[in-house]
Amino acid sequence: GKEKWPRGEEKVWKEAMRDLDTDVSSITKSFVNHVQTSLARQPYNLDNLGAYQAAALSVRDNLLVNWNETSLQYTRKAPKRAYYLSLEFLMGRTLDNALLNLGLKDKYADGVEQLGFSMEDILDQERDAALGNGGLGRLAACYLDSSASQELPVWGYGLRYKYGIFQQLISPEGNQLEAPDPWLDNQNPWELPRLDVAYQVRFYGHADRLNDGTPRAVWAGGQEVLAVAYDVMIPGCYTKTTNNLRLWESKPKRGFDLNSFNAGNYEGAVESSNSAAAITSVLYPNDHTTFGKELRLKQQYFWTAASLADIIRRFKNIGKPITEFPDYVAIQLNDTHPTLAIPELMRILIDEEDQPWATAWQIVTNTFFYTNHTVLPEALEKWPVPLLEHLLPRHMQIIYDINLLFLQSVERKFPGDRDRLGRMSLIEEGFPKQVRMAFLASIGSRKVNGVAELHSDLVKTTILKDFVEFEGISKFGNVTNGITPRRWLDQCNPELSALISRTLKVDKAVWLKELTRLEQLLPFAEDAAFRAEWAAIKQRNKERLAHHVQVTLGLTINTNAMFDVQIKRLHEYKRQTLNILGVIHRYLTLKNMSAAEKKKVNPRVVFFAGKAAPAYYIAKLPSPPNHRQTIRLIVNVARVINADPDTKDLLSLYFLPDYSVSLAEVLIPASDISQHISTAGTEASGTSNMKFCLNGGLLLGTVDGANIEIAEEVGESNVFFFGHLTPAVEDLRYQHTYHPVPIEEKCPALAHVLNQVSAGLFGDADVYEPLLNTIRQGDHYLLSDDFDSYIAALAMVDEAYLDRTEWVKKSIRTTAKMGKFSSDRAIMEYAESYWNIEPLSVV
Ligand code: Z16
Repeated sequence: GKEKWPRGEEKVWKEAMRDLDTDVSSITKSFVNHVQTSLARQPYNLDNLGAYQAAALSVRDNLLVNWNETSLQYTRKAPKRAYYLSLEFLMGRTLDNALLNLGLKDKYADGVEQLGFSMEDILDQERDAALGNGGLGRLAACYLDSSASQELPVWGYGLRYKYGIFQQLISPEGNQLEAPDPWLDNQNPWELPRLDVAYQVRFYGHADRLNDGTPRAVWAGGQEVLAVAYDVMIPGCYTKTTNNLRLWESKPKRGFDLNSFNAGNYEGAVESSNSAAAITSVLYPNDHTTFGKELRLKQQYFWTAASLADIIRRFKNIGKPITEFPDYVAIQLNDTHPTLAIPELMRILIDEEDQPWATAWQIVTNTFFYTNHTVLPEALEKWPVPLLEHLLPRHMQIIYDINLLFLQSVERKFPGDRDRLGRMSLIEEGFPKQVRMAFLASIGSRKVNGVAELHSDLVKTTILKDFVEFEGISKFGNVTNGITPRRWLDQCNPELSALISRTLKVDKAVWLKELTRLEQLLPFAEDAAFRAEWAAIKQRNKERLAHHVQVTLGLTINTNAMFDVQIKRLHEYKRQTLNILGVIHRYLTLKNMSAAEKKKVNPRVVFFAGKAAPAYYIAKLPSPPNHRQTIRLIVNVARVINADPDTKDLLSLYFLPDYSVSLAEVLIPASDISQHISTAGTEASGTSNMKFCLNGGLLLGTVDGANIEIAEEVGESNVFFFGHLTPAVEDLRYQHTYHPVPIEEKCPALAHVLNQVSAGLFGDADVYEPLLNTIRQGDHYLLSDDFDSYIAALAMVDEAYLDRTEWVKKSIRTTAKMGKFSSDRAIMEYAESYWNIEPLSVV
């Protein structure tokens, strides 16, 4: 029977339970209260860090009230819900975002100022939550913001890594050094430990089929690890809806192994407890390679098993038959990382729920949705069969069974086509055999999508071509990525946000959630006064960046220059090398100019930032040339160029270490032009391109990923495109292999630049040789094919910048046409066309 509620006096409860007061004096009271109680500190010697913590705890109180109310509504109304499974959530900082979404920033700023603090200093105390590598993890974070802001019942599930993406240090020689990121060292106010929400996850052991006429098996033995929930509040913008991001932490089932302990094996006992905790200790810092490491596979299973157990428990509370599971649950697989959820749900349905195979498969294939984020072959996950058999014996059986039934159905449709069966098998033959996770994710899902039009077409015509032929085209779609305009305009560029509100004569609460309204800015491109304000804001953002660099690195930046920015993970396909070789070309050109010619040149400052995957040294083998050498080249070119009195006023170059979400928030609003220059067909979407354009920065890029759709929106006259198109790439690579043309003939300008580097113009000549040779021979990413057109595009950028009026018009028009790229639009497409979920208002 239900307990009577309220227990005591209803009036007392109701009065105590109303929303927190948000007038300034209540805010200062709450702040000081947290200083004295939660932090147990003396108010008189409170520093900025303490003030940050007090402010965060006070804001958190507001979030918790909303978060509880949201959970209650979800439980009461039991709507269909969606779950976003992502191994990465690149959240960045939370306090500013929470204050803005709650609409409380001005009041808190007022309050803390009255107490003698500055809001800016307080915000700057927060460490980034950097539980991701790059685009994929930041996309997950934007999608959570958009889900909450649109009142959609969506939860995220991920891992609570003790260490996020490594901190990057750059040595004086230009080498990347990696340091751990102990982001939890100062208590994290944004998470709530839920020690009562815990599940056991099994590894190893043995699986025995019952062979009793059912497909059931018993999986027993091995190691059991505990998954404990930590909940992170996700506030919507100007709505009570506050969703949840549930992150799992691993810990040993018992504190330590009692048997070993009693037997006097203290070390052994502690070791088993270490290995359980190891699962969620660190984020893997590789964004486009897979390593086949057992610990990574353990992370994937640990997380999917705990998340599914939690989802199923919640579903069971509704009291519906298990066959209705897909009517209440949609699960989005962010890349193939959570693909084990497919055999795991099969295991639960068959072994624990006693469902027939066909019923289980029906439920599974109506529950999951799979997003692909890359077509680069080296990034497609494959797991060795022996490793899977050892770690997850029951899942390996299920994968074999899925494969057998699947190939039988392929054989029925294409009788005798053995090549096709080999191509489509979930198991790739070889030594060892490997499981192709993208294929498993595809056949186990209701729908499959890519992340930009071009990319989705490539998915359908290359890696999943056979699957489109077999299952029909309608299963395969596109959802072009998006970004949240709350963080990526209102928060990072408050002055521009205010100008837009004033100009559109509407509160930001409206246009931030209906971003296509920005189109109404178009006519103001013709208004000289408006253009002046627009340009002045860009200038102040450049000064803000320069100030940041001055304070953090002690470097003085020329703010009367064009700011040219490329910030993203270092990777061969993203071609930071093309950019730095272009910079060298510009430098050599300037060196040859007369004083009169130089007068016509507009000064340029080039910024790079980004992390490279750490090198894994294989004993005795020299490490292959990679993007880490590109960092070294950039740093050394910067050293020479920035010190050259002939050119330094016209060209300077900076590599900003330790790129992060919060550094992006300073860099992006300051950019005049940003570079997105991947070899055509290699960048699935890109999302920083959208952020720059939303902030009125123009785009220099290849015809790739979302660049194409940005150009469609803003008009080709407002972007600078160059380079070969996707259909030419394969032919060019073929030419490189079978009819190589010496680089001196094919691209003399590039050959000259390479020779100058080889000759030691920037020191360390032999260090760069392997890197330069990847261009001279093979040139898989086609730098020699695109270099001339790249240089021509850079010249067009220079030319356009000389006419500042026209440039500012382009900038305004670009921002005005970026409405499509709100992650609100993207998440609504998932909600309506994929998950079949609806908004639910929390009042
Ligand atoms: C990642 O960030 C992406 C793809 C991938 O396979 C792995 C990681 Cl960690 C990126 C894409 O490279 C980028 O083009 C895209 O915009 C982003 O995912 C979000 O879809």
